[in-house]
Amino acid sequence: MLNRRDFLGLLAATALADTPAPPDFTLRIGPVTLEPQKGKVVHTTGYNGMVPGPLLRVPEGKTITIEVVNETDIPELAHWHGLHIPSDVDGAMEEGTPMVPPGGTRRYTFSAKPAGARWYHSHIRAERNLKRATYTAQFGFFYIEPRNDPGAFDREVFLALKEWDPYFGGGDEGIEVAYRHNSINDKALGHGEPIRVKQGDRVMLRILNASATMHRRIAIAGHSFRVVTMDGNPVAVPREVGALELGPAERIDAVVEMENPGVWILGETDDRERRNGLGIVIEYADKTGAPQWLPPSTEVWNYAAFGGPADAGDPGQRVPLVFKKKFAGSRWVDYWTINGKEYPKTDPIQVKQGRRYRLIFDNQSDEAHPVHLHRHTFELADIAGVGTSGVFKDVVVVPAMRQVEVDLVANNPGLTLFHCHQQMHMDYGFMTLLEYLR
Ligand SMILES: [Cu+2]
Repeated sequence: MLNRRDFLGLLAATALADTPAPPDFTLRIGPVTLEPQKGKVVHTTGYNGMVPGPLLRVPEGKTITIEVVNETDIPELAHWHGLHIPSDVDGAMEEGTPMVPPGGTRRYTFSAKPAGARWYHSHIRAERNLKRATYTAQFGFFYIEPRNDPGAFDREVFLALKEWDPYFGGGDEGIEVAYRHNSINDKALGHGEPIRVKQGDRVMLRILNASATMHRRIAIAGHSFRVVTMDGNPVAVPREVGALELGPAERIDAVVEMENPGVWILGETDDRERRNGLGIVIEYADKTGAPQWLPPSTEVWNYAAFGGPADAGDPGQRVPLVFKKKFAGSRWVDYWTINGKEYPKTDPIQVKQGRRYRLIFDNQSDEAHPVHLHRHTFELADIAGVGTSGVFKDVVVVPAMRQVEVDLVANNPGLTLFHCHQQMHMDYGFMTLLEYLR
């Protein structure tokens, strides 16, 4: 028979067994307020009351648990962008990840890989509601530390490009999303703390375009960028450039050698966008005065500049994917199609585990599309007729009326979402699934 002490001990042991280990990270989805410019207050939804959400920093290969608490009144979902993880924790309902119900909590346990600059964001539909999904502050950096960090920099700075208070504006081509304020992280140009540096510093900028819809071109007056990774993956040929371009969801890590003392602006090369807040001040020690901007570099951005020679090997089975706008007539917005069909009617891309495929993104529309494949990394093979290799990405911008070809090794079985990362495009048809055949 159990005495009282044994009984209490048993109770305690049982309670211990039933209580899951505390999560490594907790993200609470709820209201956030930010003030990108003095007196301009933005009310939106974010993580843990911060903009961006907390930096998730994890050694490569570590198994972690992230708890997501949904304190909003709609079903939500956080997607771990760029990670090679199972479909049921990836954070896409189309792949079968369960939604986090309003007031509910879900835990995601997975091994953090591959190393590099990843991120996380809401992965729900917004459609006409610009207070949802990637229009909000639901984004954060997810940095997976490589086992052998090259360490060739003195400090690192995480910079997210973002816009606030979206509204529907009418362009010549129809309804478009416009924004009242721009920022880097939570502050407009000149309204936050500058990046303080001293001469000789090598600063690693980890830049994320967290926009729902906007393509960005970024320069830094008086300096150039040495691009070392794209979408977190080391590029074949690190190269010095005067300007960076990032479509929605793209990341670039670039080292800047601080060898030109002064007070400078890092920002959008488009004057209107920069003056509306898309920038940040770089301030050398002991330098004061108004931040300087210089006319930007006019070089043409090209992914292939960071690649090696085209791979002459067998590219594997060719999979053509034609992107077109479908005129919606009297309907509110246009739809987007992949091979003539809009999601959920799109034909899935069928692959077999271990095989190699050449995906051909054939953009037959007059807009650039930042297309994203979940749970995998692809290698750029051909950019508008220029062959390349050694640039590994999970988002690639396919220019208007151009083709981009990428090589994919089907190495992570499970339903996999492929879509345009422009929120309006993904919400209105530009999506399909990649499925593994048995
Ligand atoms: Cu698109």
